Amino acid sequence: MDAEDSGEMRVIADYKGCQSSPKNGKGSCGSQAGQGDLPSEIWHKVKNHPCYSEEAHHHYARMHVGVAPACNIQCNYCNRKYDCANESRPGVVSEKLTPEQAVKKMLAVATRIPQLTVLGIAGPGDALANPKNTFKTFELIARAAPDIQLCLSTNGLDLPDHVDTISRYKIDHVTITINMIDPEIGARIYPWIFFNHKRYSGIEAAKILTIRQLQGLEMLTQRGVLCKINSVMIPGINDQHLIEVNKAVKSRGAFLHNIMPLISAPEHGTAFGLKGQRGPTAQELKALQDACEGQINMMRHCRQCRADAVGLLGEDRSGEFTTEKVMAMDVQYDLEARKVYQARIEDERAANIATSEELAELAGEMSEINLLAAVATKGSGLINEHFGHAREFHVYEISTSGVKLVGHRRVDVYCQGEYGEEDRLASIIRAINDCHAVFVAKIGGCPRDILINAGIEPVDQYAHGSIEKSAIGWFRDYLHKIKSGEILHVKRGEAAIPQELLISVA
Ligand code: CLF
Ligand code: SF4
Repeated sequence: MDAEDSGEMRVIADYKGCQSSPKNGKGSCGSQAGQGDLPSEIWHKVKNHPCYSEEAHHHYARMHVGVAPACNIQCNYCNRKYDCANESRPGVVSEKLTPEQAVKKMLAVATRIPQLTVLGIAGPGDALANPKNTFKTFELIARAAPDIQLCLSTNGLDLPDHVDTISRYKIDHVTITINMIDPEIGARIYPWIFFNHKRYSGIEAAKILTIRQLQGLEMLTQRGVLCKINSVMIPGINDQHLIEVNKAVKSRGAFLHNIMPLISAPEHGTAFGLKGQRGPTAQELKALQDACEGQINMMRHCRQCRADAVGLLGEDRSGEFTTEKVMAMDVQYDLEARKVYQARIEDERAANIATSEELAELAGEMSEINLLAAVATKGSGLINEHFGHAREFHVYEISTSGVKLVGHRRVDVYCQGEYGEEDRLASIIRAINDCHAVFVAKIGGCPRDILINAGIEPVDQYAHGSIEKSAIGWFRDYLHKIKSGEILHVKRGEAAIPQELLISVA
């Protein structure tokens, strides 16, 4: 059957993943995917998955178990030998686990983190280059914890050989990393692949890889499996080409596209790191994601997790669950208690989402202004982090269409106990210099003044309030001040901060 003719595949492709809002009918990753948006079987798979629903990621956690050490290809951005506790990137893991250890760890995590909803296998090699361990782990998890959703991430080379097993094990979410559909570009990303007992290199290797990836994607979507495509944006190599990749995966039924920035530094020992290949800036990444928007839903909240990550996206609690600690833990998987806890989360979640009346009032403001705001948050959809404690800022685009998450910016923590680090403040300002405002639970006098001088309004009046509702309230005030002439709207861009200011705070 031609994949394009598959009704089921079209059903998945037609829906806009995490980005469709039931309230304003407009794609918005910052708003919540709603029951009214999606067929119930898809909604059920998406609603509590922190990667497939931006709104869910404020509330629900995932964990990875590192049961798949081997890989069947080499990417120029990967070096699995390197591990640093402070480093968070795919392919990295502190401990490799057996399937039995993985199950014990999952039960331990679910006991202590009841908002855990998803177990993923994302390496540290390739899940499907280690099929025995991967499927054994999924089998044991499904038996021990039937409410946990299973998620698998693969480079796709061996995918066509495993689609039936994936369906049989009810693995409802599969991520395929697709960085190219043009083998000439692929040859610059992949030095070799190992396929059918033989090593291939160059264009020949990339050709086999792209055929297998796209074939695997079609086969999965025909079977109703939700597929997310991860693509690594490598400036000068595949950045513009990813627009073609986006179209190709959309036409094959992918549900979500996640374009991630290349992480590259010489100390990682990767081929790209050693040759000085740079990653994209936050602005370049956003521009590419924006260019792809409309073709398919774009994931904007990925944190490029380690292969043993535990917790909410953006936090990593893997250190609390080392094999030694897990083996000593008293573990009780209480399905009923988990249901009760998650019902409370659902109440909290509903209370933090803007109502249709609030969105309608916002839409009635009739303004073309569209701006960015940074938010310090620890989760739950609230502005609940101090400026000085933030390790990252969520960046939201606000317009009369609503509030939409468009990315996050990692920063070094400003507050160092008794004092703030001035050079860190300068780098934070650089990281969010395209934002008009920064929403925080609290901020000290010194960073407040410097932010104001840099043209970024520190906003603490909504401390511990809902991000979405607060952003709407602030934006409406902002528009009223513009209309009354009290302030002037100034567009912000990369060059928004006066250079003298950066030098004076650095
Ligand atoms: Fe893990 Fe990936 Fe499943 Fe999520 S991560 S296997 S889909 S449960 Fe999520 Fe992490 Fe980004 Fe992956 S934030 S790197 S997209
Ligand atoms: Fe590394 Fe994953 Fe690429 Fe394998 S597929 S080389 S584990 S990034």
